[in-house]
Amino acid sequence: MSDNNSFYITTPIYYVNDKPHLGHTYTAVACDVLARFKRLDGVDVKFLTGTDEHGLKIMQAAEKAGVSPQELTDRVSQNFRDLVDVMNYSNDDFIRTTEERHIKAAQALWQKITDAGDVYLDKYSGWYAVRDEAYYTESELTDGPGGKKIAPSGAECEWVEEESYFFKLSEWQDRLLDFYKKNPNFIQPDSRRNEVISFVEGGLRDLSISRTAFDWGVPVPGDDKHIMYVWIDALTNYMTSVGYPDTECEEFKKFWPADVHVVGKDILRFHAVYWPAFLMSVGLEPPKKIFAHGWWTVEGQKISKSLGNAIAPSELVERYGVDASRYFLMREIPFGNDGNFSHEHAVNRINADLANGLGNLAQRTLSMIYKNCDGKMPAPGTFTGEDKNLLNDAQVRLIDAVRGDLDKLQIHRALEAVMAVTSEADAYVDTQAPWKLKKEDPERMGTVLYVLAETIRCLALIMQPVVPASAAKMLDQLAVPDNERDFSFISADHALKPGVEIAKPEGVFPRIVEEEKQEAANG
Ligand code: ME8
Repeated sequence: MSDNNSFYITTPIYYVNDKPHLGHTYTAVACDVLARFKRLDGVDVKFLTGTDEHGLKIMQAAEKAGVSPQELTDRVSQNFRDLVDVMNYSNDDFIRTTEERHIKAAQALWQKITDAGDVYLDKYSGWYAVRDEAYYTESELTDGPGGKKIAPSGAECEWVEEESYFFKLSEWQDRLLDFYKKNPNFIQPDSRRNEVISFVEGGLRDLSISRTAFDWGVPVPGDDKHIMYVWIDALTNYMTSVGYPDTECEEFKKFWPADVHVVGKDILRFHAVYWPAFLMSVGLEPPKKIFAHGWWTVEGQKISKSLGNAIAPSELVERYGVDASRYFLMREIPFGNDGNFSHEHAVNRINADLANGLGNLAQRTLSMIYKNCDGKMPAPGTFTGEDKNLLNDAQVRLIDAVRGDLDKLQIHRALEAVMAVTSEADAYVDTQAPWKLKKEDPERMGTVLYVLAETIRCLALIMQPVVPASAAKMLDQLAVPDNERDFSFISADHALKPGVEIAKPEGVFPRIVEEEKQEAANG
């Protein structure tokens, strides 16, 4: 049983049939933000991401590319691994399902499920969508052009008839429903939970869990004519990384069950139905939570290969920088909802919140301190009600609100709260008008600038998980020591020390100039 001071968070492992795009990095950035936040809050965190490398879809992609599946997976997996630097993920492990440690884990889990009496050999005949690597019943399909059968996801299905091992999923219906009832937060958001419950209430059919028609997969123990269905292989990755099948090792005891598997809504059923059933079958605890986020479209359209509209994470970074890209992805749409990406929205959001908001607040305040206080943190006098109110919001209320939001994975709300305090500080600058106080009342000017700088310290500390490099720059400028940057330092007891020299202020969040405007400006 994982302990209370540990936190294990995972992304889906990505198929290596194609290059990573905005949607893939979205899930990973969200997990990264949550992982960094918990670490700064003193929790022992494990954050896992990786690639899903077996199955027919990968085999067909390799054939198309004219390379072996192993060559394809080595190459494409590296593209996903490169994102660790491109998008600045702080993952503790990167798993590939073709690794030996994983094959051993997947086979061990298979063996245990078989030993539990939940597997039998039969023949599968039915519909299969390679794109989704999923089986569908006739009633779920619609007719497409040329008599093709189309899955609800839009994927084309093919008729499959082969010998297959089956998992007795039909016997898990009541136990799953009971589990959802006892663990009301297992599936989040709530709307998604209701969707899964109706699906399970509709009745479960046994699940085909092996294939014989191709061989790019983990061999079934004791019958290597069969390879495992890619989903039973893939889901096991979450346990491989913590040492499975050794359930007595430190890692496993510390981190299993996982605190949250963050997934896109497309793969909720696999995580919320099949995965807990497999785990319960072998007497292991299911993860504590499955959070299904929504789906990004790009400029109003579904991200698709044929439309060629997939935005590479590196393209975002070239245009906006790593931190601003991360911020935009996390702030733009409520985590859980669908949303649309457009460059116009990205520019507006980044400029409003980061360049004109937090960045400008810091630049103005630090420049005034640099110029008017000999580059040293001024000593505050007596605090007024307004000073105390802003300080209390920054030092106490904000972190409490952000903790509450992030416990519910409401990342956008946490950022809204940060921006609300930024606006409050902006309004405070306007009403206090420190530039006017320079001659009239220099001591009061010092107090006002101190209150602002302390507010910025707290905002920068809280923003570290989302904009790590920029927040570090802000903290450097305020001369906050490296070992005073975790969340235990967000309090009045650790407020900025008067007299400390600050660095010459430099803008942290550049304003994004839209291409047309840029061209016009360049003449
Ligand atoms: O499904 N909007 O891998 P996958 C938001 N290998 N998120 C998106 C997205 C979009 N338009 N497109 C992709 C698989 N994603 C399996 C998972 S896990 C044991 C195995 C994200 O490469 C989202 O998180 O198709 C989605 O669930 C995931 O990428 C699917 O990645």
